Amino acid sequence: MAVMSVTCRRIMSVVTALLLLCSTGVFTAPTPGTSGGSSSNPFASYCTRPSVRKEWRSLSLLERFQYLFAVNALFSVPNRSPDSFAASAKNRYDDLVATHINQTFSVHYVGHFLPFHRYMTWTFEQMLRKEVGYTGPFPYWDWHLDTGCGKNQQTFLQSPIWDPILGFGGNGPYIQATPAQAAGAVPGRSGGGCVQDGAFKNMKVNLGPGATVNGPPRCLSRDFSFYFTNRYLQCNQTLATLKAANFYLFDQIVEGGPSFELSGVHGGGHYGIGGLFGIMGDLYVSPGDPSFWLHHANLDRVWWSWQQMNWPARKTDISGPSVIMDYNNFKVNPPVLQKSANTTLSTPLDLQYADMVNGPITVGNVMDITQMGYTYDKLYTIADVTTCANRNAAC
Ligand SMILES: [Cu+2]
Repeated sequence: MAVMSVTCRRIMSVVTALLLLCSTGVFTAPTPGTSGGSSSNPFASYCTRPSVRKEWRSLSLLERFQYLFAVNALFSVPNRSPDSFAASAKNRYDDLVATHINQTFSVHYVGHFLPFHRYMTWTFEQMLRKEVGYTGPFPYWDWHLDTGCGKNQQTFLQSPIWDPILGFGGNGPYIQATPAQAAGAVPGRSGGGCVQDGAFKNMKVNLGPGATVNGPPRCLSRDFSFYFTNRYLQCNQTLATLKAANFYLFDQIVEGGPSFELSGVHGGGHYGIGGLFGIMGDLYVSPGDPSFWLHHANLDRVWWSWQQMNWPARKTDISGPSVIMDYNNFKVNPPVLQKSANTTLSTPLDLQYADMVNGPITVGNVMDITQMGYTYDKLYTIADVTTCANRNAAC
């Protein structure tokens, strides 16, 4: 009984702290230059029910079923994107995919890559809660559970993430690439066809491929590369991100470069699941695979873990280019003939027709996740991840 009451008190204090932080807006520092200079929290109305995100395996089987059911239910909610914006959009889920396609070249390899995807993943969570009534934990995928020592292609395929009944389904059947395709293919790819089982075997990916927003619906395809996930999603890769001295470096280690050889943990998930022919490997339409949110929730968790290591200093640590890949501000930004600017706390984030807050959001608004009404059950620490990386290196 004594143990129970201590545990309960701890849980209650976390929940109470979240409620207080969210509702008072005390920790929403006025952000210089934000529209209106308001110190009010645009996410305050979402803080009444604080969410603790959990690893997929920590959800009960009932919660897993409810989550998968809720994502499918979103496919029946009407879209808000007009035909002029995304002609093939058919449901609310597509609003998220459409805005990602529309902004592909302005939200990747820029300083606000992580803020944009934090806001987008939060918005997906809110759609599930507000529009189809999901009440369970929002899940993330801790890659380290499926990579490294003792793991192989077989164990990867058997991960509860890809469960054929209470999971996201597995790989697609192998599709032979043409010689030209094979030359630029993800090393170790093993599938490419339509997902055959799991909760999304019947889903339609209505947008894409690439920048296309008026094409015919397609199946959900996957093209796993265990070689790739094992190389880029191991503890040593996460450790490299956590050791970054500032956000400018951290962001680049997380996102990596545009080639397979330069992939960081971000590319590790995308190309390890999407390969050559899978949805997750398509820079534009990757949110069309529901495993996108598991991967990006964990990327967000890596960022939050890193922020918490030096808090509150890292609540305002943001930098990087506002123009794709312009890490040295070489590019001139037409029509104004001056070098491109950096991302700041005032940089706007806009989800267009997927928007759930109906107001201007800036990078400064998403620096503190407790202000957005959520947190994580567990964070990465340098000590834990170093132990894991050493164990992997020794076996
Ligand atoms: Cu993205």
